[in-house]
Amino acid sequence: MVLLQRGGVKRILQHFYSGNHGNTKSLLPAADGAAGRRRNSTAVPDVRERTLIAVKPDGVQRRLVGQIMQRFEQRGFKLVGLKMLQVSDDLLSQHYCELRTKPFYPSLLHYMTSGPVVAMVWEGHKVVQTSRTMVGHTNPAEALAGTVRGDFSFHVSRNVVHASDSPEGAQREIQLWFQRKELLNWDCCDQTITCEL
Ligand code: DAT
Ligand code: MG
Repeated sequence: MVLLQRGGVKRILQHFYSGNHGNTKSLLPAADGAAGRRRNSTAVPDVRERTLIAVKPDGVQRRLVGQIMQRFEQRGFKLVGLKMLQVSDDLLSQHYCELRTKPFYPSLLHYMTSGPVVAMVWEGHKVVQTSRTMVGHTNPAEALAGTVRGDFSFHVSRNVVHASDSPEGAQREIQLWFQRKELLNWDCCDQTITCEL
């Protein structure tokens, strides 16, 4: 009953925001056509920005994947790619190429290959910047409470999650971790509420 009521509310919202109240065939948002064009013209800029978020082996082992994903869903971002993988040395050396000369690099590789990683691509307005804020400082000892690292970790060598640090970096990392066909373009049923003003 509750589920039916929720579904009903969602359909009413979709119907209302589709801007075509007289036509019962338009209960789902139009992918194209007049209503679609009208929505696109007022869309939030850069709404299709994407970032790579990865739950590192310690986060997976500690069963934190669900809680971390929930934060991004709650914030309103859209999941467009998701997979669990055992990361190869080759992928990691490309991913962390800027850190190759750091003293902690060997232990970083060891840690990152110690178990499965859950890699995700999230999409939305300023998702790179916002997710860095949500993830928190690299060193959990300096991360604010309320951030992923501030809530779930205490040492830089086990900081639970990766987040791309710039739109250019995100693009590079997404291409490294995901094949094109693994990323889905899909419309959220609440697109008109979360993605457009
Ligand atoms: P971030 O993950 O916040 O983008 P980064 O790119 O500088 O930080 O470093 C990548 C990862 O390397 C980081 O998440 C954890 C590890 N790392 C960084 N500095 C470290 C240090 N001083 N000791 C051990 N590991 C470190
Ligand atoms: Mg980084």
